[in-house]
Amino acid sequence: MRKKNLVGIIMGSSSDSRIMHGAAEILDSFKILHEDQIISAHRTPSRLDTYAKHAEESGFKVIIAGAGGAAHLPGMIASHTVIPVIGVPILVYNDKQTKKSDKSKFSAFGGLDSLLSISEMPTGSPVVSVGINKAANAAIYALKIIANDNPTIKRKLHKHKFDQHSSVIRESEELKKLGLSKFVKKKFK
Ligand code: RP5
Repeated sequence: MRKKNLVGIIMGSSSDSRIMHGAAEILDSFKILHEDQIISAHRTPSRLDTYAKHAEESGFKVIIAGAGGAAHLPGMIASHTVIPVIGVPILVYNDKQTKKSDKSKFSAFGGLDSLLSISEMPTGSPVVSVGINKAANAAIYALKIIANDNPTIKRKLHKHKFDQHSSVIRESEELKKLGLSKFVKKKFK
């Protein structure tokens, strides 16, 4: 039998894929299937309801939604479904400008615009938000939701925590042995 996608990953623009692939990498490493789509709350508004219905019919456990600027996608999807939505605020990076004089590649508000758009949902229609560009954290949080009724994923998450712990201890031991100056030269050479 074909395995089902458990997570829907959506983003407001193809430009968001540079950040959102961080979520896919984590889910792939845990062997969790995900379906990835571009749904723009502003450019394709009629797709919001259609996608929400599709997500429910597909049995997605979580939706990870990334958007930058006026980041309405996570909130609008959450308004159309009871599936938990994790928002990823994206710091808009504009490399499409044609004028040489326009040197400003980043959003004027540094991603705070998206963070506030996602987190300040009205009472009754919540969306959780990870930090700006923290797509990997959204995936780890999605795994925690899935782990509630999936012992294999729960076990893998415990191992992930243990690996993180071991890696910090290893680096600390190296730092202690080499001293700060040599450690920095080696790590950032
Ligand atoms: C938002 O506008 C998207 O989520 C994206 O982060 C931002 C910029 O989109 P592009 O102009 O790069 O397509 O809706």
